[in-house]
Parts: sequence; structure tokens; C-alpha cells
Amino acid sequence: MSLTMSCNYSVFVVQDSFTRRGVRVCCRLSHTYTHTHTAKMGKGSSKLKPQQIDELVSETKFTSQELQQWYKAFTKDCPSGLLDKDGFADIYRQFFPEGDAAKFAEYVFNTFDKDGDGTINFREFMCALSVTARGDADEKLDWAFSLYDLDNDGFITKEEMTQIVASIYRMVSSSVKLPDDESTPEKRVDKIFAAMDKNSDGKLTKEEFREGARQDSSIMQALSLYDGLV
Ligand SMILES: [Ca+2]
Ligand SMILES: [Ca+2]
Ligand SMILES: [Ca+2]
Repeated sequence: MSLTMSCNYSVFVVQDSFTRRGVRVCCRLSHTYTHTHTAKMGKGSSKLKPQQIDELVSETKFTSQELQQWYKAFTKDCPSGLLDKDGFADIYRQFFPEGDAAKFAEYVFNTFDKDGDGTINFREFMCALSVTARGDADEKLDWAFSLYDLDNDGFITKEEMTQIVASIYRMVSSSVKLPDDESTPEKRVDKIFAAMDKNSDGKLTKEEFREGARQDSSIMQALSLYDGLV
């Protein structure tokens, strides 16, 4: 996995904080990435078929030219055309070398792997990137909701959120100093639920999740620990 490509994958990490900073980093990385890869690309690189491009142009927020560039880079780093769980986890490991990123990477991987076949193909990759890098606030929230809703039943339970938050804590390990009321995954989830779970039934609907995030930006930060790490 080349470094520039890896930097770009980190967008998933960065973007999850839903901050302007994340967007800025994303733009900068994309810029670096595009230039580096365009310069390196010689003749004979693999290309997408016109029909595939048309489909992806309508499914994502990328232009046909951007899609071609991403495709060349993707197939360069993943010659099989498929990104597997280990390859995905490696990206996170590079950014959080002192922590254990495997579990969190697996959760994100599952959100990308729409058809659940255990690999991320180019289409799944670009559809996810379109939301995380270019989606509007609601699209990003929906994406985050699907990350936390592990069993995909339309509700985020405390247990589900605790699992994700615990995996984030393991990933960032000692690199972040946490306030007392967020010192454990359980405390952090209690704090988030106190703000978001309006009817106190112990689970979040998508509406509660969206409303909570809209009304209090600190909640969105509480959902993610990455802000300030990049
Ligand atoms: Ca798949
Ligand atoms: Ca659920
Ligand atoms: Ca509720």
C-alpha cells in the first residue's frame, strides 16, 4: 500500500469527526494524492469501462475523470481489484501505530462492504468515499448511524455504541487525554445517550441521532475521538 493511497484512506478516519478540519485534511490529501498518482501513471494502466463510469458518476459525487484516477490508484494498490479486511486494517495501523486498530477497522470495513462478501470492490469503495468525503451533513450522519447500528435493525443500542467506542479507545490508546466523564467507553456512551436518547428507552433511532447531532455539535465530537489527532 503506497503512502499517498494510505493517506487518502485515512479520510475515513478523519471524516468521521464531521469537522471542518476533517474536510480540509481530506481536500489536501486528495489533492496530493491526485497529483502524485497522475504523475506516476504511464500508458497501459487499467481503465474503467464506459458503462461502469456512467454508473458510478450517477451513484457518486465524483466526475468521470476523478473516477478514472481513483481506479488506477485502487488497482495499483489492490491488483486483484478487491480490498480485504487485513489490507484495510493495515491502513489504520499506520495512523495509529501505538494502539490496536483492528477492531475499529473491522467495523468501518463492514460499513463499506455493502454486499457483505468480505471484500471491498471499487464500486463499494467509491460509494463510501463519496459519502464520507463529499456527502452533506445528513448523508454523513446516516453513514455514521450505519457504522454504529451493528445489527442493522434501525436502532443503536447502548451495547452497540459501547462496542464501537471501545474499539476507538483501543485504537487511539494513550494518545488522547480524556476528561473524567469520558474516561471509559461506558461513561462516554452514557454521556452521548443522555443527550441523544430523548425518550430514554436505551436505544437511538435515526431521528434521535440526527436531532442530537444537529442540536449539539459537541455530541458529534463525543462520537468521535479523532479530532485533533490529524
Ligand atoms: Ca463487497
Ligand atoms: Ca442495532
Ligand atoms: Ca430512544
